[in-house]
Amino acid sequence: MKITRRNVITGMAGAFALPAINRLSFADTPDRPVMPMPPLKQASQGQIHLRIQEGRWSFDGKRKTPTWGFSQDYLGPVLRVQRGAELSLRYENTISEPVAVHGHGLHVSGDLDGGPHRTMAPGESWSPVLPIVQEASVPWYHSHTHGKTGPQVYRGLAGMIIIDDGNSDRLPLPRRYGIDDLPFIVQDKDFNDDGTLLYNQLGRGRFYAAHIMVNGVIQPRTSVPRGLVRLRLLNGSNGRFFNFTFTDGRVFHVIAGDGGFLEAPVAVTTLLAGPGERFELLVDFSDGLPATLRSMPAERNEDNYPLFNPVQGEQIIAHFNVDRRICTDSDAAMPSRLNSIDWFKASEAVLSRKFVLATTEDGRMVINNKQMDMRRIDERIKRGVVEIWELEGELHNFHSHGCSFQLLDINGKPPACHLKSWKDTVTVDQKSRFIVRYDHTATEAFPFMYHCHLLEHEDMGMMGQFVVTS
Ligand SMILES: [Cu+2]
Repeated sequence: MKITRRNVITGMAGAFALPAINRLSFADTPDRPVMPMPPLKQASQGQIHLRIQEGRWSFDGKRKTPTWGFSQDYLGPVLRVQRGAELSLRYENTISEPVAVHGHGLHVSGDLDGGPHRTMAPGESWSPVLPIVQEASVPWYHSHTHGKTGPQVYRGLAGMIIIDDGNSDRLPLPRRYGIDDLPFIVQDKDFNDDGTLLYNQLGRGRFYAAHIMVNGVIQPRTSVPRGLVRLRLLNGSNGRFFNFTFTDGRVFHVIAGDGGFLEAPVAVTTLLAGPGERFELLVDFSDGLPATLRSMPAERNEDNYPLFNPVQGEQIIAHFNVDRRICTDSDAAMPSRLNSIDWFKASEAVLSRKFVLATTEDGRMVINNKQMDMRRIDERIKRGVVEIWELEGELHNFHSHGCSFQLLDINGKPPACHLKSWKDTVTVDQKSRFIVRYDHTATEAFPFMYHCHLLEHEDMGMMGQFVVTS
C-alpha cells in the first residue's frame, strides 16, 4: 500500500489521540494545493522591471480569478539586495488606473519612498534607484495610491524585499530560498459566485475576509526538510490581525521583526501580527511530524474584550509536511545571539508627539481629528533628532514611513521580548509609544506618511504627512 500522508496521520491519531481539530486539519492536507514560492530577483543583476499588470490567478488550485501583479499574475517577485548596494527598479503601470508603489520599511528619502505623490498614471513608469543603507530585514513593496491602497493591494499589488548584510550572511540560519527559507505572505480574500474577488470595504466596519491564503493559495501545504525552517512572515492582509499558533502547540522562535533581527531568538507558542508587520520565525521540524499553522482568537488586555471580530475565529493558515527526501542543512542552527541593537534612551528624546487614531461621530477616520489631505503637511521634523511618538486608539496598526523605530511601551508596560527589534508598524490598542530618529529627508513635494495600516482606515483618511529637514 502506498503510504500517503493521510493514512500516516490516521495511524498517529489513533496512537496519540490528537484532539479533533488536529485530525480535521491534517486529514484534508493531501488535497490542498501546494504553496507557491514567488520568483527571486537579485538586485546585483541590474535594474529589476516590475510591470504592474492584469493577470489571472488561481487561489484555490481550480478556478481562475482576475487579479493584478508585478510582472506576474498575482503579487510580485521577492527582491533581494545586499546592504550597501543599490536596488534599481523600473515600475511600469500597464493597468487602467493610477498606481503609486511604496517601499514599506525602506530607509530612503521621501522622493524615493513611493507615496501617493509618486502616482503613475496608466502608461507611465517610475525608475527609482534605492540606496540600501539599513541592516538585514524584510521590507515589502505595495500599492500606496491615494484612496485606493486597500483595493489595489487586495487585487495583488504587493511583494517582499529581502535585505542581506554581513551579519545575516554569517549567522548559521537556514538560507536555501524556497527549501528551508520561505517567504510567507498571509492574506485573506472573499469571492463572488463567479470567482471574481469580492471587496466589501465597509463590511463589518473592519475588513476581514473568509479565505486565508499564503503566497496567494488558500490554506496551502508545503514540504519542508527534517530540521530548522525559516519563515519570513508578512501579514499582507488588508485589515486582519493574526494570532499564529501551531495546532500541536509546538514552540517556535521569533528571530526578527519588521526592521531587523532581535538580539537573541525568543521562544513563543503564539504570535500576534497586524497588517503590514513582518516577523522571521524558526520552526523546528526535526521531529519529522507534520504540523498545521493556524490563527486563534486572542483576547484583549485585562477587560477580556475580544480582540477579534467573531468572524475572525479560528483559521487554518498552512500545512507543513516533513519530506525526508529533502536534504537537511546540517549547518543550520539556532544562534544564541543574532544582533546588537543600539537602544535609544527615553531621556535622549528632545520632544514628543501625540497621535490619536479615532472614528468621529459622523464616521470619518481621523488622526488628531484630521483626515488625510495631500496638500497639508501635518508634522515638521528635524533630521537626526530623537523623538517619542505616543499613539492612542482602539485597535489600529500604526506605520510610519522613512524610519525604523523602537517600541518603548504598550499600555504602560515594556514590549514583549519578541517585539524588541527595529520596527516600523505597531498595534495600537489603547496606547503604544515608540522612540525614533528620522535620518532621511522628505520635502513638501514628496513628504513621508504616517497612517493606520488597516488599509481601509488609511483609504478613509486615517493618515497624515510629514517633512524631514536638515
Ligand atoms: Cu485603523
